[in-house]
Amino acid sequence: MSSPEAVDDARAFAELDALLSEGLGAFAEARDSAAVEAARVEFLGMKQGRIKHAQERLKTLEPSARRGYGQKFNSVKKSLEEACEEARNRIGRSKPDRAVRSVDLTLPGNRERRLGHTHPLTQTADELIDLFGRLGFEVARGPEVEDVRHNFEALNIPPAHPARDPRDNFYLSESSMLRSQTSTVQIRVMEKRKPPIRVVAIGRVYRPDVVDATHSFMFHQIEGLMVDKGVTMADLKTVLRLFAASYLGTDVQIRFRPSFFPFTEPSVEVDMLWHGGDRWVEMGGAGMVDPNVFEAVGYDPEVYTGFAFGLGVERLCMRRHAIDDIRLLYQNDVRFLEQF
Ligand code: FA5
Repeated sequence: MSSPEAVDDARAFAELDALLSEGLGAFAEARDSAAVEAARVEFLGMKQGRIKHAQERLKTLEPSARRGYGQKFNSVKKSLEEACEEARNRIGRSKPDRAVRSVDLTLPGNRERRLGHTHPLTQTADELIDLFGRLGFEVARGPEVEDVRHNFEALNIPPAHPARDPRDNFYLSESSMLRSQTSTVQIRVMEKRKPPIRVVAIGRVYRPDVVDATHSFMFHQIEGLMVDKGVTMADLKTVLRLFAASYLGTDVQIRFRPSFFPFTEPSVEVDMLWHGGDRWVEMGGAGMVDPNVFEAVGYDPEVYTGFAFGLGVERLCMRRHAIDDIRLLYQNDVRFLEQF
């Protein structure tokens, strides 16, 4: 028969075995650092942990059993510490998973998006439409692929006229072409409507001009047309001066130079001088609608008079923003475009 003390000692050894197997199990099962820490406190905690309890148990054992118990205790403690370390490493290695889990994908992103904006030419076009709108002009449109009747004949430019030279126009066939001026829209509007008329048309026109700092083979014009009883050249000058003052500033000066266009009589070139500059810039042509044009669209030139003008949109845009080369407007270099 074993003595009560021996039975107690054997139980102490068995408790060490249980401590080891349960501790190893807890560390092996831990799936995150909180679980590892909880296992560490339960098994290895030096205040309340089960290892502390097992250490204190030593003092209650028979002296003959203490040596063996001490050795086993040290080995159990070492194994549990290793298991704890191992569990910590294992969770540490899987950090990327945890990082992914800790990102809340439903939160708004904090990366700034770069916003684009309209092209300076589009901005200019919008502003011109707005300014002329305030002067009572509505917007009219016409096709870029035109027939020669609207581009030339109805505008009093007969077949033998040098302006119809194939070297100066983009013909698509004998009778159709890329329009060379927005004056075509004057005809299209007058064909459909009766006076009073007050319209602006803005859009692309095409000419095989040599490309340089002020010329392009494709550019934009804004065309204005006002027809009514008693419209005079004074109205033309007033409208253009009001427009120029609003668009370029009140210190803009405007000058009419005698010129010739087949569809206006008299005809002028419109120059502008701006901000105390010293060079007059030609912005476009203008004049009083030629009676032949009125006849071509069925208006009575004895009853109605009118003025028309056609301005280069690129030149207006360049003047406004001090751009010195028209080609910059078409190269689509974002570093350039971002400035407007
Ligand atoms: C005309 O095109 C006439 N249709 C204007 C007009 C309308 C006169 C109504 C009378 C009544 P012009 O060819 O001068 O005119 O061109 C008008 C403007 O377009 C020029 O002053 C200039 O600002 C611009 N322009 C002409 N050619 C080019 C080009 N190759 N590149 C850029 N802008 C140009």
